[in-house]
Amino acid sequence: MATDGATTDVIGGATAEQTPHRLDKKWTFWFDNQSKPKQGAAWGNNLRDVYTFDTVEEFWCLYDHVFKPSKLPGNADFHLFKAGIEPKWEDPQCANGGKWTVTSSRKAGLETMWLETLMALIGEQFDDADEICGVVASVRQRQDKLSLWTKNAANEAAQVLPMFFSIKMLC
Ligand code: MGP
Repeated sequence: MATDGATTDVIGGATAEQTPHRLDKKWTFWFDNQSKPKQGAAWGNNLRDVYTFDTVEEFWCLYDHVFKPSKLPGNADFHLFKAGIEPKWEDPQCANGGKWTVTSSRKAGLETMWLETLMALIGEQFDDADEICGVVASVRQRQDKLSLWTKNAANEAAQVLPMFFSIKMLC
């Protein structure tokens, strides 16, 4: 263990610096619980930004302890959006966008699609990453679903990759 504030661990004889692994950008996890809607309440009344992070370590901590679809009640959503973009049509970056939705009748299906999409997003695996606003995992009575929100519905070329990504996850 170093004494100057930076911690080091000896793993199998090697020394590893314990500096957090920074992501390319900041991301925000959101939660929307529509399971007990108040009569007359506007859409988004229960939408909350929960935590903004920019390291791999924070991501895994948040994912492991909170943001697993299996922890969601029925009729609730988790969102992961780029920091600064609200998961609403009203947000200027989403206003002209579209969304790709994949449905799953198996609980495990949503769990897998959600984790793989989160890792692809924070790991900057999409060629047209700038075109993506974020992703939403929705638990519904009939069918769970995962939706990828894009910025520009008119940019057809950039819309194709997320679609192939979604199809690949289903196969
Ligand atoms: P939806 O996007 O069709 O799917 O929204 P959802 O929420 O998954 O639907 P569900 O039936 O599976 O629960 C359904 C309705 O919610 C819309 O018709 C709107 O009335 C409202 N709504 C959804 N979104 C994402 C927004 C939004 O961003 N802004 C506003 N004002 N209303 C929204």
